[in-house]
Amino acid sequence: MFEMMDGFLKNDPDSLQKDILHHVEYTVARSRFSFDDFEAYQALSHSVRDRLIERWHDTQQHFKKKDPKRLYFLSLEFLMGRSLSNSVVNLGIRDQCAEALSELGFEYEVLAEQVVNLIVCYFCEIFYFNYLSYMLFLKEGDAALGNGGLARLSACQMDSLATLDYPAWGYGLRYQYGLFRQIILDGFQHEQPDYWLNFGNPWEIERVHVSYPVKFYGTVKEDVVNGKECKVWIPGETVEAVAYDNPIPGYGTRNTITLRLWAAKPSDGCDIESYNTGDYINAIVNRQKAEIISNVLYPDDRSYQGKELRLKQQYFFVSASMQDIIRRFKDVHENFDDFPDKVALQLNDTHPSISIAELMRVLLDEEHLGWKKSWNILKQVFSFTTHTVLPEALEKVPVDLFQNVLPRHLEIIYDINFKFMEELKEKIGQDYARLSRMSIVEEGAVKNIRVANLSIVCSHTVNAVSRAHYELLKTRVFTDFYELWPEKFQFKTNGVTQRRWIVVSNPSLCALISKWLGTESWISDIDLLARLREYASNPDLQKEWTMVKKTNKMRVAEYIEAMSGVKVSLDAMFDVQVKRIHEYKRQLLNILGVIHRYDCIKNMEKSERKKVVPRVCIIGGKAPPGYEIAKKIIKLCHAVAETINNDEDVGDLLKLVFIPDYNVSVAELVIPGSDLSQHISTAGHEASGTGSMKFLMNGCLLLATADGSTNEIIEEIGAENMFIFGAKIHEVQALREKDSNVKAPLQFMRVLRMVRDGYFGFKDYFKSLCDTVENGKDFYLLGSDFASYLEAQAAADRAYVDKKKWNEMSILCTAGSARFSSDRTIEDYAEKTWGIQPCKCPF
Ligand code: 26R
Repeated sequence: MFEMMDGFLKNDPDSLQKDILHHVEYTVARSRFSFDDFEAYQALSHSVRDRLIERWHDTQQHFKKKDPKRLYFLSLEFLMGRSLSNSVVNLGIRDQCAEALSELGFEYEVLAEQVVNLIVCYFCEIFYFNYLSYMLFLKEGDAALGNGGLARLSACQMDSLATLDYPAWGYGLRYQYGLFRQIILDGFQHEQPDYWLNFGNPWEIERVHVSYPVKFYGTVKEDVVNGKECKVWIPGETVEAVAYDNPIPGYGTRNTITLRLWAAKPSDGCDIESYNTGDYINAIVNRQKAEIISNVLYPDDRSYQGKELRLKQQYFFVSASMQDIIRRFKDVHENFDDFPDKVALQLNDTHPSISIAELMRVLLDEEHLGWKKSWNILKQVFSFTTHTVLPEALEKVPVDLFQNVLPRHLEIIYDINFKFMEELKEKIGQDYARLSRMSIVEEGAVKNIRVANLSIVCSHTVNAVSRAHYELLKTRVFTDFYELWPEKFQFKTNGVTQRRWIVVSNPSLCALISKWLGTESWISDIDLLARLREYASNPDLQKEWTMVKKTNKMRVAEYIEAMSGVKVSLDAMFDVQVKRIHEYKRQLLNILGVIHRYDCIKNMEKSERKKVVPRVCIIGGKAPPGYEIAKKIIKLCHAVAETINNDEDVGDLLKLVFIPDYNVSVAELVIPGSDLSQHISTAGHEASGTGSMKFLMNGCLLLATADGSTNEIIEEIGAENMFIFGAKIHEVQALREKDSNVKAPLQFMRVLRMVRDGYFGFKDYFKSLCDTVENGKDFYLLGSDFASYLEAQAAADRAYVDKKKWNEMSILCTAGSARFSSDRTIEDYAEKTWGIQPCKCPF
C-alpha cells in the first residue's frame, strides 16, 4: 500500500502512483480501473496532502519541543488561490507526480488546471453561464477568502514564513462563500456567490476537537474574586468556533506551518430551552443562525461601516484565536511573565484589532493580573501594519453597536483611552484639538471607536507597506501619533513569493533562469537573481527569453479567445492592467488612453498605419458590488472594446479585452504572458501595490506613476528601464487646487467628449462617470496626468520596436526584482518587528 522510507512516504513516481490508486479506491471510492480527471485530481490531492500532513506533524512536534517565540499572524483575509500546484512545487515533487500520472493516462497540467478548458469556457460565455464552467469542469477552484492586495499579501507572507522556517501560525475565518464571482452580462458586472466548498476541499483538515466558545451581547457585572473587585461578563449568546487547519509547506525545507481558519457552529448549549419546551423547529432555526457569522466575506466596500455582522466576524475570529494562543502558551508556562518573550501578535490592518481589548479582558477578568501588569504585557506583544492611505478605509465602529455586542470590551477600550488621554495631557498640555484628534473615541452626533487609533496606542510598532506609504503616514495620516512616538513607526516594503509567481505560474521562465544561473538556489535565495544582469544583452539568452514570453502569450491569447471570442495577434504588445477596480487606480485613464489611440489610428492615412505598434490592451478586475462608478468603468471598457474590436480599419493594430472574474489563478495565467503592465494610481493613493512586483519577476515592463512601492522599484530597475509618468506625490495637492481648464489637455477633452456624445453608446449611463473627471472635479487628476501618460505610452511603443533593447529591459526587470520577494519582507519583520528566530525542523 503506502511505500515508506525511514518512516516517511516515498516520493518516487512508483510510490506516488500506488498512493494515487489507493486514494482512488478508498478515498474517492471509485474503481482503480475507471476514474475521470476530477477523481484523479482528488486522488492526487490526497496523496500530496498525506505528505503535507507528515511534515506538518513533525514541524509542530519540533516547535513544541523547542518552544521558540511564536508569531501569530491575524488576518481576516487570505487569498490562497489553488493549493495543488503550489504544494507540489514546495514539496519538490512536480516531475514525480507528472510521471506517476502519465503512466495512468492523465496529464498533471490538466489536473492542476494549468491548461484551461477552452471549449467549455467559450460554450459557457455564449450561454452567459461562464460561472458554471468552474462548478462543472475545473479541478480545483481558488480559495478566495479575501478581497485583493492585503489578502494576497497575507498568502505570500505565509509562504515565506514557512520557507524561512519561522515558527508562525496564520489565523483567519473560514468563509463558506469567499469573494463573489464576477459575471459579465452585456458588459455589466453581476455578482454570484463563490461556492468554493461545494466539491469538498482536500487542503483543509477539520479539527472537531479544537473548538472554543465565543460569546456575544449580555451585560457586565461587578464581582469579587480572591478579595479583589473585578468585572464579569454575562454573555447573551454563545457560538462555537471550530478549527480548520490548512498546512502551508515551505520550499526546500521540511517545515510546514498552519493556517488555522475558524468556522462558526451552533454551540451545544444553544437553545436547549426550546427543545425542552417542545419548540423543535425554532430550536433548529436558532442553531443555524450561529453559522451566519462565518458565512460570507465582506467585500472591500465603502458601506461596510457599523455592520453588526462584520463586528461579530471580527470578534469571533479574534476570540477563538486568542483562546487557542493562550491555551498553547499555558500548556508550558505557569504564569504570564514570559508571554511577551514567547508570543508576537501581528495585526493585519485594523480588522483583527479587537484582539487588543480581548487580550486585556482575559488578563484582567480571567487571569486577574490587575491593570498595570496586564497593560505591561499587552503593549509588548502587538504590532500593527496598515494597508491604506484612504481615510474612508480606516475603520470606525459606532459606540452603540459596540456596547450592544461587546459591552465589556467597550469598557476596556474606554479605560485604555482614559489613561492614554491623561498621559497625553501631561505631554502636550491642554491642546484640545489635538487631544480630540488622537482620542480612540470619536465624539460627535454618532460616537465611534477609531480602530486605527486603538491599534496605534496599543502596538509597539506601526508598519507601513512601502517607504512612500511611511512618509504619508508621518506627514498626513497619523502625524499626531508620529510626533508623539516617532520610534514606533517603521516600514517594510511589501513583497511577493517567487515560488507562486515564477516557479508555479511560469515554469518555463523558471527553468530558463535556473539554466543561466546554473542553479535552482534562487528559488529560496532570491538575491541570486541579480546575476542575470550580466547576461541581459546576451543574444542566446534573449532568444530563449523571447521564446518563453511567446509561449506564455499564446496561452493568454487562447484564453482571451475562449472567454470573449476575440482573436489577438501574438506580435502585438500585450499591455495589461489587472487589479481591483477603483477610481484611484485609474482604469478610466487607461480606457481613455485606448480611445485616444483608436482615434489616432482612425485619423491616420493608410500608409501611416504601418508604423503603428500593434497592441492588445487587457483590463481585468472586480468592482466592489456597491461602487457604482467602478461598475460604470467596467461597462465603459466593454462598450469601447465592442467598437474597437469590430472596426475593420483598425484590425490587429488595436484590441481591447476585459478578462472576467480576475483572481489568483487568472493572474497566474495572464502575468507571465504580459509585455507591459500598468500601475497608474494617482500619486499618494496606493499604499504599496504588489501586482507590479509579480509582473516585474516575470520580465514584464512597467508603465507606472511614482506611487507606493514603485519608487523603490525605480531604484532597483532604473527609470530608464521603465515608463514613469504623472504628478509626483508632493505635487498632487497643488494640482487639485489649480483651475481645471488649464490642467486637462485638448486630447483629454476630445476623448471624453466621444464618451459623452455616445460614440460608444450608453450616453446617459456614462454621463455620471464623465462628470467625475470634468467640470472642476477630477479628484484623481486624470486630466492633468493625461499628456504625460500618452508620452509614456509612446515611449513604450518606441522601445517595443527595438526587440533587442526591449528584451534587455525585460531581463533587467526580472534580475532587479529580488528586493520585492516576500522573503525579504518577512526577514525584515522577523528581525525588526516580531523578534522571532527560525526554528528548522530536521529532515
Ligand atoms: C471591508 C473593509 C474594512 C476593507 C477595506 C479595505 C477590507 C479590505 C480592504 C483592503 C485594503 C486594506 C487593501 O487591500 N489594501 C492594499 O494592501 C496591499 C498590501 O499591503 C497594498 O499593496 C495596496 O496598495 C493596498 O491598497
